Amino acid sequence: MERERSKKAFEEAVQYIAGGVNSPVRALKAVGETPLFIDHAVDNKIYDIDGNAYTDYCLSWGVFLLGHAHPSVNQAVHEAVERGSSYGIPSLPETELAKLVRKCFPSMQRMRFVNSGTEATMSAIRLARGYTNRKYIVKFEGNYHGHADHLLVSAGSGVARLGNASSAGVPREFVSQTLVAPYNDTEAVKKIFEEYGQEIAAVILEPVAANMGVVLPDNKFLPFLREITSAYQSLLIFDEVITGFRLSSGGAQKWFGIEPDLTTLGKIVGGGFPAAVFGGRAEIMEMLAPNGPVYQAGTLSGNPVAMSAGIATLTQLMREGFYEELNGRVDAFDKELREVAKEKNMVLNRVGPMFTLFFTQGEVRNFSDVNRTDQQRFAAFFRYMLRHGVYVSPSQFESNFISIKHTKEDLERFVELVRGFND
Ligand code: KE4
Repeated sequence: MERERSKKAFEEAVQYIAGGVNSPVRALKAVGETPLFIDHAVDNKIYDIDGNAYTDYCLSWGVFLLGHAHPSVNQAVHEAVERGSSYGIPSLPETELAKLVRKCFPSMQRMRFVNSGTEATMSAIRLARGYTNRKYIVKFEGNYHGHADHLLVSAGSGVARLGNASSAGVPREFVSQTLVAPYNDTEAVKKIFEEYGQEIAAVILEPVAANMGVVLPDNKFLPFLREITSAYQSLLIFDEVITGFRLSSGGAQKWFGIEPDLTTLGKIVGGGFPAAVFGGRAEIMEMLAPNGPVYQAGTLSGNPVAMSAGIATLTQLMREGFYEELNGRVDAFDKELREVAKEKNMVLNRVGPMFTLFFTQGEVRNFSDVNRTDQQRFAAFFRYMLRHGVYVSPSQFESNFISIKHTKEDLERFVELVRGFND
């Protein structure tokens, strides 16, 4: 597969855009490639400017559960944009999408739309601190909650590749109230609460980690966090920017039956347009301006175009049988992929339509396990799959995603390609 035009496009982009990309993980540095430049995408495929087609398992980092360019989303957006793209004044689509979100996430009694997952988690943390009048937050190694300063410590996703605890430019003081524990480590959390308990505003986590690759919570982990935060009157925040609408229409909180105090959603909720949302118990959300003293705002928050894309997306995924169809197809794939992964000294972590193949042996249940994986082998695997027209998420610290448009044949071919991989 020739990618000359992408290479030339990248040489030009780097003269204008930092690193040639508008988000680091796209640079493909981790896998020793230069980025693809995409011409268009539809359903389960992306097409680069050299005319190559790839089955896409990254789906813009988990956005396209319906597949790229879904007709009903496109139509909704075309109609919305004819009516003006933003008013900076309330519009009916905002309430309409909020109703659908609450139908899927009953714990979100009140909510507020923002433009990115980063804004959603940053706002949720500020709200938790304002509501509890406490300053400490607890996060977990390898969890990524966007790039707000106080959350860029021991973070996953692209930060995991920086090789240090957090990003340059974040003064130590900014993260001095961010306490970090290993994922799945109840003892470490217990110790933190014994020392700081009365001053902890919130615990925030990915209820299924996806930003260190997919790492599932141990059976007791989420119930334990629910119990200890309630005991200390700290808030439990589920960052469901990835798991929301992906594991089920009600995300991880429905899948595991644990109700957080606050939830953040992104990606799928905007249908591919800049929208995210945070929400939770009414008495907490009432602390937000204009009713309460916690300030949070955004020019394009709730804009009718993104709201219309979200409404069209949720309308599709809330259809009877959507998740049965999606998970039925994926479950069949799991058995075969698990077997071939074992033959190839890989570990498959999967839940619902999100999965990671780790280049290691034994269990992968936290960030240090992921840091022991063979990054060179992963990079070789990525390049091998790319040569065969499959775009997997370009980092061991990311999840792969399956959309409703991925066919049984796609999944069978994925398994055959893994079988044929000899690094
Ligand atoms: P955004 O600000 O990128 O919309 O969302 C931040 C965020 C928050 N919480 C979770 C659990 C997330 O996964 C993310 C963003 N995910 C990454 C990929 N793992 C976005 C891709 C990128 O950074 O380019």
